[in-house]
Amino acid sequence: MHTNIDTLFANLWQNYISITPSAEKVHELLSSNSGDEIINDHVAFRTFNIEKVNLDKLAAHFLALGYEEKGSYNFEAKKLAAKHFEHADTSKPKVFISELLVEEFSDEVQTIIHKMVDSIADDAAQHRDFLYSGTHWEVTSDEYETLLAASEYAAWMSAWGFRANHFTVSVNHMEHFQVLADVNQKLKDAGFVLNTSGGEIKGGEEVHLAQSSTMADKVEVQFKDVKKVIPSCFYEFAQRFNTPSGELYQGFVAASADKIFESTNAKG
Ligand code: OOG
Ligand code: NI
Repeated sequence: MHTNIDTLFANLWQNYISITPSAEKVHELLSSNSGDEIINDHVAFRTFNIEKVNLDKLAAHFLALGYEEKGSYNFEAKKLAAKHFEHADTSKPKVFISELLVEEFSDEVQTIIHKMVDSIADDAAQHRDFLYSGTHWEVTSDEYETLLAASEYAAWMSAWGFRANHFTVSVNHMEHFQVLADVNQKLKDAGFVLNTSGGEIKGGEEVHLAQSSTMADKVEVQFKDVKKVIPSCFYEFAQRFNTPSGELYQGFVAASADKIFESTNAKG
């Protein structure tokens, strides 16, 4: 376990930009404009609901750092469950962790996933660097394609393993930009490609959270047999609004999250 929140996120960021060069470029573009440090709204993680590495195992790293569980979410069609965590120090990023409901897939898919998880050391999830430890297995390009046909999320996990899936810029903390639409325009003018599934902006003031994201970078990955160019990670942008009680909304919105997941889609 890490003993320092800022060191953990710094390590996660380095690991994330190592496979997401566009995120570093976007970070530069936006910080050169605001003249300010970029504040993260949240960081997201993915895993399988298999005991050895399930959502709770990832969450334990954040609970140990003082985070608390706040909300839970279900994604029936994608066969996913998720929870979000907040720290009492609101300058720390929120954490969104999802897990794939493995038992809901075909035997063929389950076999590939269990083979991957079986090759992870029993105590790996407790290791200090687990949250950015990547893959602990090798999959063939055929196995990747089998997973991809059943679940974009499963295929992404097989290629990338444990790491930050995305960081999220807090638009509320930006000096230069007032609204998410202006951030989006700036990104598009600079040639970055946004996720348009469910519209460029998911949610809005009516659900107290507006979100957008880039489409994941495409990078070369060495599978057991061949190399393939596949989606890595993306960058997200979030603007939060007050609830009727006058407090800034801190939760997530399942209908919007459902579309954000698609930022790593490999299929058209
Ligand atoms: C998580 C997608 C959901 C959000 O902010 O709603 C999400 C993922 O793609 O792993 O990040
Ligand atoms: Ni997110």
